[in-house]
Amino acid sequence: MPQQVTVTEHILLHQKMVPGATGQFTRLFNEIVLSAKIISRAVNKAGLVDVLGFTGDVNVQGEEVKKLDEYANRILIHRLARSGVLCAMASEENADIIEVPESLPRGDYVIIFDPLDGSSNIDVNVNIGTIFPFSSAKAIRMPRSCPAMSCRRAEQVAAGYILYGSSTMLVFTSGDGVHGFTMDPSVGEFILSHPNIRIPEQGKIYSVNEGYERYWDRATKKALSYFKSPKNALRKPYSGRYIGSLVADFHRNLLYGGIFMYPADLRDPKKPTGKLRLTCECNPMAYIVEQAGGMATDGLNRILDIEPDHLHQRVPFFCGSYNDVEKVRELFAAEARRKKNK
Ligand code: FBP
Repeated sequence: MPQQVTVTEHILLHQKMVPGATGQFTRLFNEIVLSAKIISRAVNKAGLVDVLGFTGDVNVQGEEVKKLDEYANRILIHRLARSGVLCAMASEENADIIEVPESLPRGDYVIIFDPLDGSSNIDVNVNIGTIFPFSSAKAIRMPRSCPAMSCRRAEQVAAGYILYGSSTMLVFTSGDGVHGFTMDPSVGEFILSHPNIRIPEQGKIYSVNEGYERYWDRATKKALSYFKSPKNALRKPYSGRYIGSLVADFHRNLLYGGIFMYPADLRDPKKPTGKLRLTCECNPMAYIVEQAGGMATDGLNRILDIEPDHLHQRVPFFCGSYNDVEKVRELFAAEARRKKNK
Protein backbone atom coordinates (compact mmCIF):
# COMPACT_ATOMS: atom_id res chain seq x y z
CA MET A 1 0.00 0.00 0.00
CA PRO A 2 1.43 3.40 -0.98
CA GLN A 3 2.80 5.55 1.91
CA GLN A 4 -0.17 7.51 3.34
CA VAL A 5 0.77 11.12 4.16
CA THR A 6 -1.48 12.94 6.62
CA VAL A 7 -2.14 16.68 6.36
CA THR A 8 -0.25 17.29 9.62
CA GLU A 9 2.85 15.48 8.24
CA HIS A 10 2.57 17.55 5.05
CA ILE A 11 2.34 20.79 7.06
CA LEU A 12 5.32 19.84 9.24
CA LEU A 13 7.37 19.07 6.12
CA HIS A 14 6.33 22.44 4.69
CA GLN A 15 7.28 24.15 7.96
CA LYS A 16 10.80 22.65 7.76
CA MET A 17 11.23 24.42 4.41
CA VAL A 18 10.31 27.86 5.83
CA PRO A 19 13.32 29.61 7.38
CA GLY A 20 12.53 30.96 10.86
CA ALA A 21 9.23 29.10 11.02
CA THR A 22 7.72 29.46 14.54
CA GLY A 23 5.18 26.65 14.48
CA GLN A 24 2.36 29.20 14.53
CA PHE A 25 1.31 28.23 10.97
CA THR A 26 1.05 24.57 11.98
CA ARG A 27 -0.94 25.33 15.12
CA LEU A 28 -3.41 27.48 13.18
CA PHE A 29 -3.76 24.81 10.50
CA ASN A 30 -4.38 22.12 13.12
CA GLU A 31 -7.33 24.13 14.44
CA ILE A 32 -8.72 24.50 10.89
CA VAL A 33 -8.41 20.73 10.42
CA LEU A 34 -10.11 20.00 13.77
CA SER A 35 -12.93 22.45 12.93
CA ALA A 36 -13.37 20.72 9.56
CA LYS A 37 -13.77 17.33 11.25
CA ILE A 38 -16.36 18.68 13.72
CA ILE A 39 -18.35 20.48 10.98
CA SER A 40 -18.11 17.46 8.65
CA ARG A 41 -19.63 15.25 11.37
CA ALA A 42 -22.60 17.66 11.73
CA VAL A 43 -23.05 17.97 7.95
CA ASN A 44 -23.04 14.18 7.52
CA LYS A 45 -25.90 13.72 9.96
CA ALA A 46 -27.68 17.00 9.27
CA GLY A 47 -31.02 15.31 8.52
CA LEU A 48 -30.95 13.46 11.86
CA VAL A 49 -30.22 16.31 14.25
CA ASP A 50 -31.77 19.76 14.57
CA VAL A 51 -29.33 21.64 12.30
CA LEU A 52 -31.48 22.11 9.22
CA GLY A 53 -33.55 25.21 8.50
CA PHE A 54 -33.14 28.78 9.71
CA THR A 55 -32.15 30.29 13.07
CA GLY A 56 -34.59 33.19 12.58
CA ASP A 57 -31.71 35.70 12.50
CA VAL A 58 -30.54 37.82 9.51
CA ASN A 59 -26.77 38.23 8.93
CA VAL A 60 -24.72 41.29 7.90
CA GLN A 61 -25.36 40.34 4.23
CA GLY A 62 -29.09 40.71 4.82
CA GLU A 63 -29.50 36.93 4.38
CA GLU A 64 -31.50 34.62 6.67
CA VAL A 65 -29.02 32.57 8.72
CA LYS A 66 -29.08 28.78 8.35
CA LYS A 67 -28.68 26.75 11.58
CA LEU A 68 -25.75 24.73 10.15
CA ASP A 69 -24.09 27.97 8.97
CA GLU A 70 -24.42 29.42 12.48
CA TYR A 71 -23.11 26.14 13.98
CA ALA A 72 -20.07 26.08 11.65
CA ASN A 73 -19.39 29.76 12.44
CA ARG A 74 -19.48 29.07 16.19
CA ILE A 75 -17.15 26.05 15.90
CA LEU A 76 -14.59 27.97 13.82
CA ILE A 77 -14.59 31.05 16.08
CA HIS A 78 -14.21 28.85 19.20
CA ARG A 79 -11.41 26.64 17.83
CA LEU A 80 -9.48 29.39 16.02
CA ALA A 81 -9.53 31.68 19.06
CA ARG A 82 -7.84 28.83 20.98
CA SER A 83 -5.06 28.40 18.40
CA GLY A 84 -2.99 30.91 20.39
CA VAL A 85 -1.59 32.35 17.13
CA LEU A 86 -4.27 34.81 16.00
CA CYS A 87 -4.44 38.58 16.57
CA ALA A 88 -7.84 38.89 14.90
CA MET A 89 -10.32 37.04 12.70
CA ALA A 90 -13.37 37.79 10.59
CA SER A 91 -16.28 35.79 9.23
CA GLU A 92 -18.72 36.22 6.35
CA GLU A 93 -21.43 35.89 9.01
CA ASN A 94 -20.15 38.66 11.33
CA ALA A 95 -20.38 42.37 10.57
CA ASP A 96 -17.08 43.28 12.21
CA ILE A 97 -13.71 41.93 13.27
CA ILE A 98 -13.92 39.11 15.82
CA GLU A 99 -11.43 39.96 18.56
CA VAL A 100 -9.52 37.12 20.28
CA PRO A 101 -10.56 37.23 23.99
CA GLU A 102 -7.93 39.00 26.19
CA SER A 103 -7.83 35.84 28.35
CA LEU A 104 -6.43 33.78 25.44
CA PRO A 105 -2.88 33.91 24.05
CA ARG A 106 -2.47 35.76 20.75
CA GLY A 107 -0.10 35.61 17.79
CA ASP A 108 0.74 37.19 14.45
CA TYR A 109 -1.89 35.70 12.18
CA VAL A 110 -5.24 36.95 10.92
CA ILE A 111 -7.83 34.73 9.25
CA ILE A 112 -11.05 35.38 7.34
CA PHE A 113 -13.53 32.57 6.68
CA ASP A 114 -16.81 31.73 5.00
CA PRO A 115 -18.00 29.13 7.53
CA LEU A 116 -20.43 27.35 5.22
CA ASP A 117 -20.48 28.31 1.56
CA GLY A 118 -23.39 27.27 -0.61
CA SER A 119 -26.02 27.98 2.04
CA SER A 120 -28.87 27.52 -0.46
CA ASN A 121 -27.83 23.86 -0.73
CA ILE A 122 -27.44 23.08 2.99
CA ASP A 123 -30.93 21.62 3.55
CA VAL A 124 -31.01 19.58 0.36
CA ASN A 125 -27.86 17.48 0.89
CA VAL A 126 -25.88 19.09 -1.96
CA ASN A 127 -22.14 19.76 -1.61
CA ILE A 128 -21.22 22.75 0.56
CA GLY A 129 -17.92 24.02 1.91
CA THR A 130 -15.82 26.18 4.21
CA ILE A 131 -13.40 28.72 2.68
CA PHE A 132 -10.42 30.38 4.41
CA PRO A 133 -7.42 32.54 3.61
CA PHE A 134 -5.02 33.56 6.34
CA SER A 135 -2.08 35.92 6.50
CA SER A 136 0.62 37.15 8.79
CA ALA A 137 -0.45 40.42 10.44
CA LYS A 138 3.10 41.72 10.15
CA ALA A 139 2.73 42.10 6.37
CA ILE A 140 -0.83 43.47 6.48
CA ARG A 141 -1.64 46.79 4.90
CA MET A 142 -4.61 48.50 6.66
CA PRO A 143 -7.69 48.89 4.44
CA ARG A 144 -9.41 52.21 5.13
CA SER A 145 -12.62 51.01 6.74
CA CYS A 146 -11.40 47.95 8.57
CA PRO A 147 -8.14 48.41 10.41
CA ALA A 148 -7.12 44.84 10.88
CA MET A 149 -8.02 43.01 7.74
CA SER A 150 -6.67 42.65 4.25
CA CYS A 151 -5.97 39.34 2.65
CA ARG A 152 -4.59 40.30 -0.73
CA ARG A 153 -2.02 38.33 -2.67
CA ALA A 154 0.91 40.02 -0.99
CA GLU A 155 -0.39 39.00 2.41
CA GLN A 156 -2.02 35.60 1.91
CA VAL A 157 0.21 32.99 3.56
CA ALA A 158 -2.25 30.21 2.81
CA ALA A 159 -5.72 29.71 1.38
CA GLY A 160 -7.97 26.68 1.23
CA TYR A 161 -11.39 25.14 1.36
CA ILE A 162 -13.07 22.12 2.87
CA LEU A 163 -15.60 20.41 0.63
CA TYR A 164 -18.36 18.48 2.41
CA GLY A 165 -19.48 16.07 -0.32
CA SER A 166 -19.52 12.34 -1.04
CA SER A 167 -16.25 12.50 0.88
CA THR A 168 -14.85 15.40 2.90
CA MET A 169 -11.84 16.99 1.23
CA LEU A 170 -9.38 19.70 2.28
CA VAL A 171 -7.68 21.53 -0.60
CA PHE A 172 -5.13 24.29 0.06
CA THR A 173 -2.02 26.14 -1.00
CA SER A 174 0.68 27.75 1.11
CA GLY A 175 2.51 29.11 -1.89
CA ASP A 176 4.08 25.84 -3.08
CA GLY A 177 1.40 24.33 -5.25
CA VAL A 178 -2.11 23.09 -4.50
CA HIS A 179 -2.68 19.85 -2.60
CA GLY A 180 -5.85 17.85 -1.86
CA PHE A 181 -6.46 15.65 1.18
CA THR A 182 -9.39 13.27 1.63
CA MET A 183 -10.78 12.49 5.07
CA ASP A 184 -10.55 8.77 5.92
CA PRO A 185 -13.45 8.46 8.40
CA SER A 186 -12.10 5.10 9.67
CA VAL A 187 -9.04 6.85 11.14
CA GLY A 188 -10.44 10.42 11.24
CA GLU A 189 -7.43 11.72 9.32
CA PHE A 190 -7.03 13.82 6.15
CA ILE A 191 -4.79 11.77 3.85
CA LEU A 192 -2.94 13.22 0.81
CA SER A 193 -5.01 12.08 -2.21
CA HIS A 194 -4.43 14.83 -4.80
CA PRO A 195 -0.81 16.12 -4.67
CA ASN A 196 0.18 19.09 -6.88
CA ILE A 197 -3.18 19.75 -8.52
CA ARG A 198 -2.85 21.54 -11.90
CA ILE A 199 -5.97 22.96 -13.59
CA PRO A 200 -6.10 22.12 -17.35
CA GLU A 201 -5.08 25.20 -19.37
CA GLN A 202 -8.02 24.71 -21.74
CA GLY A 203 -11.42 24.25 -20.07
CA LYS A 204 -14.50 22.35 -21.26
CA ILE A 205 -17.09 23.36 -18.61
CA TYR A 206 -18.76 26.70 -17.83
CA SER A 207 -20.49 27.30 -14.47
CA VAL A 208 -22.84 30.28 -14.11
CA ASN A 209 -26.43 30.89 -13.00
CA GLU A 210 -27.89 31.58 -16.47
CA GLY A 211 -31.19 32.51 -14.85
CA TYR A 212 -29.79 36.02 -14.37
CA GLU A 213 -28.53 36.51 -17.96
CA ARG A 214 -31.01 39.32 -18.69
CA TYR A 215 -29.40 41.41 -15.93
CA TRP A 216 -25.82 40.98 -17.19
CA ASP A 217 -23.65 43.50 -19.04
CA ARG A 218 -22.73 43.11 -22.71
CA ALA A 219 -19.25 41.62 -22.14
CA THR A 220 -20.63 38.90 -19.84
CA LYS A 221 -23.34 37.97 -22.37
CA LYS A 222 -20.64 37.75 -25.07
CA ALA A 223 -18.56 35.49 -22.82
CA LEU A 224 -21.48 33.09 -22.31
CA SER A 225 -22.21 32.88 -26.03
CA TYR A 226 -18.51 32.22 -26.67
CA PHE A 227 -18.48 29.23 -24.28
CA LYS A 228 -21.71 27.93 -25.81
CA SER A 229 -20.51 28.40 -29.42
CA PRO A 230 -19.03 25.57 -31.56
CA LYS A 231 -16.58 28.23 -32.87
CA ASN A 232 -14.74 28.59 -29.53
CA ALA A 233 -11.19 27.25 -28.86
CA LEU A 234 -12.67 23.84 -27.98
CA ARG A 235 -14.42 23.70 -31.39
CA LYS A 236 -17.62 22.58 -29.61
CA PRO A 237 -19.92 24.07 -26.96
CA TYR A 238 -18.65 23.76 -23.37
CA SER A 239 -20.76 21.66 -21.05
CA GLY A 240 -22.86 23.67 -18.60
CA ARG A 241 -22.55 22.63 -14.93
CA TYR A 242 -23.81 24.74 -11.98
CA ILE A 243 -24.29 23.40 -8.44
CA GLY A 244 -24.81 26.77 -6.78
CA SER A 245 -22.05 26.17 -4.21
CA LEU A 246 -18.88 28.08 -5.15
CA VAL A 247 -16.63 25.49 -3.45
CA ALA A 248 -18.22 22.56 -5.31
CA ASP A 249 -18.32 24.30 -8.72
CA PHE A 250 -14.74 25.54 -8.25
CA HIS A 251 -13.47 22.09 -7.19
CA ARG A 252 -14.96 20.33 -10.21
CA ASN A 253 -13.51 22.89 -12.62
CA LEU A 254 -10.12 22.73 -10.85
CA LEU A 255 -9.90 18.99 -11.64
CA TYR A 256 -11.67 18.87 -15.05
CA GLY A 257 -10.85 22.33 -16.45
CA GLY A 258 -13.42 25.07 -16.93
CA ILE A 259 -14.58 28.49 -15.81
CA PHE A 260 -16.75 29.60 -12.89
CA MET A 261 -18.53 32.94 -13.33
CA TYR A 262 -20.52 35.05 -10.88
CA PRO A 263 -20.78 38.30 -12.84
CA ALA A 264 -22.06 41.67 -11.77
CA ASP A 265 -25.78 42.03 -12.51
CA LEU A 266 -28.43 44.72 -12.33
CA ARG A 267 -30.97 42.74 -10.27
CA ASP A 268 -30.32 44.48 -6.98
CA PRO A 269 -29.14 48.12 -7.14
CA LYS A 270 -27.64 47.56 -3.64
CA LYS A 271 -25.38 44.82 -5.09
CA PRO A 272 -24.20 46.28 -8.41
CA THR A 273 -20.91 44.36 -8.29
CA GLY A 274 -22.22 40.81 -8.00
CA LYS A 275 -22.74 38.53 -4.99
CA LEU A 276 -19.43 36.98 -3.98
CA ARG A 277 -17.25 38.49 -1.24
CA LEU A 278 -13.72 39.58 -2.22
CA THR A 279 -12.00 38.84 1.11
CA CYS A 280 -13.47 35.46 2.14
CA GLU A 281 -14.55 33.91 -1.19
CA CYS A 282 -12.82 35.40 -4.26
CA ASN A 283 -9.32 36.12 -2.87
CA PRO A 284 -8.68 32.61 -1.49
CA MET A 285 -10.07 30.89 -4.62
CA ALA A 286 -8.00 33.22 -6.82
CA TYR A 287 -4.81 32.35 -4.88
CA ILE A 288 -5.55 28.61 -5.19
CA VAL A 289 -6.39 28.73 -8.92
CA GLU A 290 -3.25 30.77 -9.70
CA GLN A 291 -1.11 28.32 -7.74
CA ALA A 292 -2.71 25.56 -9.89
CA GLY A 293 -1.87 27.39 -13.16
CA GLY A 294 -5.23 29.13 -13.71
CA MET A 295 -6.43 32.71 -13.47
CA ALA A 296 -9.04 34.88 -11.69
CA THR A 297 -10.39 38.31 -12.70
CA ASP A 298 -13.32 40.68 -12.16
CA GLY A 299 -13.28 41.11 -15.94
CA LEU A 300 -10.76 43.94 -16.01
CA ASN A 301 -8.52 43.46 -12.93
CA ARG A 302 -6.62 40.50 -11.49
CA ILE A 303 -8.61 39.58 -8.36
CA LEU A 304 -5.44 39.39 -6.21
CA ASP A 305 -4.49 42.97 -7.11
CA ILE A 306 -7.79 44.45 -5.95
CA GLU A 307 -7.38 46.47 -2.72
CA PRO A 308 -10.24 45.60 -0.36
CA ASP A 309 -12.30 48.67 0.59
CA HIS A 310 -14.21 46.94 3.31
CA LEU A 311 -14.59 43.52 4.87
CA HIS A 312 -17.77 42.48 3.01
CA GLN A 313 -16.96 44.03 -0.38
CA ARG A 314 -18.44 42.11 -3.38
CA VAL A 315 -16.79 41.80 -6.80
CA PRO A 316 -17.66 40.21 -10.17
CA PHE A 317 -15.79 36.87 -10.33
CA PHE A 318 -14.44 34.90 -13.30
CA CYS A 319 -12.12 32.07 -12.26
CA GLY A 320 -10.67 28.90 -13.75
CA SER A 321 -8.64 27.58 -16.67
CA TYR A 322 -6.10 30.04 -18.06
CA ASN A 323 -7.37 30.12 -21.66
CA ASP A 324 -11.00 30.54 -20.59
CA VAL A 325 -10.40 33.44 -18.19
CA GLU A 326 -8.03 35.05 -20.70
CA LYS A 327 -10.93 35.01 -23.20
CA VAL A 328 -13.19 36.77 -20.70
CA ARG A 329 -10.49 39.42 -20.10
CA GLU A 330 -10.24 40.00 -23.88
CA LEU A 331 -14.01 40.46 -24.18
CA PHE A 332 -14.15 42.91 -21.25
CA ALA A 333 -11.17 44.89 -22.62
CA ALA A 334 -12.83 45.07 -26.07
CA GLU A 335 -16.09 46.26 -24.47
CA ALA A 336 -14.18 48.92 -22.47
CA ARG A 337 -12.52 50.14 -25.71
CA ARG A 338 -15.89 50.20 -27.52
CA LYS A 339 -17.46 52.30 -24.75
CA LYS A 340 -14.43 54.66 -24.79
CA ASN A 341 -14.58 55.15 -28.56
CA LYS A 342 -18.33 55.78 -28.57
P1 FBP B 1 -23.12 31.87 0.68
O1 FBP B 1 -21.71 31.93 1.11
O2 FBP B 1 -24.01 32.76 1.48
O3 FBP B 1 -23.62 30.51 0.54
O4 FBP B 1 -23.21 32.53 -0.81
C1 FBP B 1 -22.45 32.23 -1.81
C2 FBP B 1 -23.08 31.25 -2.81
O5 FBP B 1 -23.93 30.33 -2.22
C3 FBP B 1 -21.98 30.55 -3.60
O6 FBP B 1 -21.53 29.41 -2.98
C4 FBP B 1 -22.67 30.23 -4.91
O7 FBP B 1 -21.74 30.17 -5.97
C5 FBP B 1 -23.64 31.39 -5.08
O8 FBP B 1 -23.82 31.99 -3.77
C6 FBP B 1 -24.96 30.92 -5.60
O9 FBP B 1 -25.73 32.06 -5.84
P2 FBP B 1 -27.05 31.98 -6.75
O10 FBP B 1 -28.03 31.17 -5.98
O11 FBP B 1 -27.43 33.44 -6.91
O12 FBP B 1 -26.66 31.35 -8.04
